[in-house]
Amino acid sequence: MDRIAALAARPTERPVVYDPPGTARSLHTAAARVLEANWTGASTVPSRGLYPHQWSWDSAFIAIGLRHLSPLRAQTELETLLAAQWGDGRIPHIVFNPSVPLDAYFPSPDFWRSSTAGRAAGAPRTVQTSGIVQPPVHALAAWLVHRADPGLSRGRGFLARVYPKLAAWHRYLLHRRDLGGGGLASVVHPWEQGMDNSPCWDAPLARVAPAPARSFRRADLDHGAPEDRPTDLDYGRYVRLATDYRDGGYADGTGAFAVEDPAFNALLIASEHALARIARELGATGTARHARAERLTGALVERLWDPEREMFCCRDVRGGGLIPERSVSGLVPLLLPTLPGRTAEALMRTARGPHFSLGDTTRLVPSYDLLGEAFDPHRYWRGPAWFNTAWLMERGLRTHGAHHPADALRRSVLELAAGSGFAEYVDPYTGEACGTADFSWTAALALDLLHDEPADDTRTASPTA
Ligand code: 9WN
Repeated sequence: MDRIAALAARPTERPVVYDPPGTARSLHTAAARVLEANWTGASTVPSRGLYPHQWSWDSAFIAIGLRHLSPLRAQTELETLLAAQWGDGRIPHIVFNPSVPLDAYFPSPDFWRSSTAGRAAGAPRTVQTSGIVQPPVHALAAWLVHRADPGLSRGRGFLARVYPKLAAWHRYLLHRRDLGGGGLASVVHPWEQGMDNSPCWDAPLARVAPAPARSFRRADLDHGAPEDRPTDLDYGRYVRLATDYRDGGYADGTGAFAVEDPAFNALLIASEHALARIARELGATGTARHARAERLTGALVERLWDPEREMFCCRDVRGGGLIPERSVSGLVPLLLPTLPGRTAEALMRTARGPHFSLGDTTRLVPSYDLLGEAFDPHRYWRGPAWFNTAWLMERGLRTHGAHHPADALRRSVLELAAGSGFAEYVDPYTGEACGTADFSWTAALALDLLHDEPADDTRTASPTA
């Protein structure tokens, strides 16, 4: 039996649900190959060329897929990331691989200078990281990884080791990042939210003076087409924000950019529910965490729901008010089982409606409003569709009982992942591949959707589940 077939025969494998027969097996094999090629021994790079280090939310999504191949590798993926956690609780958005040349990715470790500039915030001394964060998918990932092989997880004390780190991470977000004072976490850089170039950032970014173009050299254009990537002007602003944050010792609260984002906070809430389940598994009640997640859901609805657009929007904490742009981020809270029923209904209407056209003219959920002025089907986060947001939407639809649309979306993910060569992102209408190929979370999340999960308790609201 070859190695992939041996992996496929493991008892943790769930029944394959993708038709036609034979296709599932080849998709499984191809996705496993991508993850194998991008594995460095302790973690997985998002892509060998464009992103040659470990990224925070990528690793969480990757672990969710890896658990179907090797629960041990999935646990290791998360443990490696958590080993780079800062003393103040933040999980950095990049953990740098010291054997990769400095000019392979910008901004490189000598830009962030984590071990010196981040000393007061408790940056680790032995590993170099960035100083910003990414969305908190990690506790959800840890719980799903545990469920893939509870025996292995208990035997290694996996949850007992990661729980305090995940709890510190959430504490950091809830205490140091409540910059708007309403209970939600703010992002202080577009890279933190993960949808770097979204039109949602255009207004708050316009207040930021760009760093001069000659003061840095982009490495992304060595790998990606300029028309698919952010502009130089946007890069100048990203660099300015990161420089100012670094020069302030990575202290929170004074930066020019602070935004409450619906997806970031919905993922925090989903992860808080997962932490409650982890606490229960470890012998505590988890009740306080579920209650906190409920309060956060209330704050999300109160602060970010836009009744006119029937979706969630970003709040510009420095400029005041909701940002009047429709992004897929505003649909992601559908993933929360405790969302009020009428809010979930409205979100599903909006996803099907003309701005996202899900189940109609688009194959995956576009990252931005099809009718928006800034819409561009190929440019980074300004229209194309990503597989992680499709995965989150599939969960959301299923969580709220919309099984047919969820099935259709799942089929599209599986077809387009394989058909696009596991592209980083695709044209939402045609599925044409954009960005880099053999992208890890595309492979991982396709793998996850390939495997049925009858016992996924994170789709239910019950605090005692
Ligand atoms: C900056 C790694 C990351 C993803 C982000 C995506 C992109 C980086 C970049 O790649 O961001 O963090 O250089 O553009 O926007 O979501 O985590 O895959």
